Amino acid sequence: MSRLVIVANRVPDPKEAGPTAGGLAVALKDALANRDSMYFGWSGKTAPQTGTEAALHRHGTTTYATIDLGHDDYKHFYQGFSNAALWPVLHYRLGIARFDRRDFAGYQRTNAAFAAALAPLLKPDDTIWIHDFHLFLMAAELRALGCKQRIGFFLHVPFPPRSVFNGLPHAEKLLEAMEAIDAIGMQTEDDSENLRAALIAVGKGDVALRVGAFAIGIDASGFAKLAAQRAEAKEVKRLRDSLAGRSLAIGIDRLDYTKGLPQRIAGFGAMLERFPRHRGKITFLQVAPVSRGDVAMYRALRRELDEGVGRINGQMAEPDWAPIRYITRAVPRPTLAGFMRMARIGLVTPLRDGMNLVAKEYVAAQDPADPGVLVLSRFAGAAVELDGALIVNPLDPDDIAEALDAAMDMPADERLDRWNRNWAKVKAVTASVWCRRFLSALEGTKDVADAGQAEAQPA
Ligand code: ADQ
Repeated sequence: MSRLVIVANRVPDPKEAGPTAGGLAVALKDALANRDSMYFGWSGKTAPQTGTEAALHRHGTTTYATIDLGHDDYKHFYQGFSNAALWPVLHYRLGIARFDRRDFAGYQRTNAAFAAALAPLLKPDDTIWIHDFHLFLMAAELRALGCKQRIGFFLHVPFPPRSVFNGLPHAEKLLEAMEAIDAIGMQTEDDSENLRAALIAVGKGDVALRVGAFAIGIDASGFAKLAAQRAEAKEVKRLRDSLAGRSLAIGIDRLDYTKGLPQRIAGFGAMLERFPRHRGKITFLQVAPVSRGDVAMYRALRRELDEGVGRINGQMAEPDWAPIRYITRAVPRPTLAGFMRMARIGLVTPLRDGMNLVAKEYVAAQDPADPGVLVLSRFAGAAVELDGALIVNPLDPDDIAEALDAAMDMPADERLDRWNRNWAKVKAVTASVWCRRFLSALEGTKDVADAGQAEAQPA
């Protein structure tokens, strides 16, 4: 089997890639472990200049190859074009995107630098799999350096309708650069349709045929086991004791404006207003560690949340009960798994999300004898599969309020029925299934669009 080369903006520390880690490293675990592989990308460190030669570390069957980012590239490529322009536009938020020509120049320069540092490490029959929006231009840069290997690309975030995407300066350049990619994976069929239409509009109908939907999943049984094991852990017991018999609703997100946190908090407040019989009967715990804290948008979000939580707690709390508990510190994953299992309600209400793995983790964490209810945004990719959830419009606090009310009163047989439907999906499309499906489309002879469509139907 040929070597697999994974390229991602951020390369995880191999020592942290165990069962307790999250993200891409976990999703790719099997693929990396079962064959000769390389994991290439940014080290997470900055330096005066972006590295030209990768530092190599071998760990199991995988070589980790990383370069540092220069201060300028960190500013323009990472904080600038990737986080302040692409991230909001891809999440349909054209109005808050910030554009600067220097940022795009930094984006081009860094994609080229990644390609130049990777090219000398490649073997002729490697399979290259590039991940996510930071690296739209990298495949084209590799081709310009003469690389003939198969190149795949997976977009973890949504792809908006063409009319939104075209608001991005240089949108056309990004689309044209996709010519260099052999197989393009998206989270959902909607995302695929949007990208295909955008490609066709710039005369890249041939590239549109290489786009398919490959929903990402989690290590379902591993997470279920972790949650069950942690159910009686010290921190989990502490939380249970502190609830004094009240129900728990839980939200777990990176602190990001795409996650719909102010709207979620308003929805919880609206529930307490409109259905006062739940007052004192439920506590909402939101865990949202600060990410990208250096960007102004994120500082503003933090203030908004501090105020929203404070207002509702101030209005509604009793001396022995506060409706909302809000933690911006990181909480270890195993503990979160135990919290999820205890929660009667999982609140996952992003305004847009490629997939949202927390929704799947919440399902996996449940006690099959007494499962909780997932309240899920219709704008999360996960909503395509998880039709056992109570599906809400995250922009409508009353819709969230009504779903919370329904979840609080839901009889055990309906909870079980809905959970069984969701669990069947979570188990059918795991992280390793996702990986295998994409790689067989990339390495196989199957037409990518057909492969993606066929695979979108869980077994
Ligand atoms: P993210 O936006 O990071 O990922 P998500 O899929 O929900 O969103 O989470 C990724 C992982 O981080 C999950 O395993 C989750 O448990 C963990 N996580 C989230 N909040 C946490 C917290 N407070 N503490 C500890 N761990 C936390 C991007 C896209 C998603 C897509 C994924 C994978 O934005 O739409 O599902 O990639 O493709």
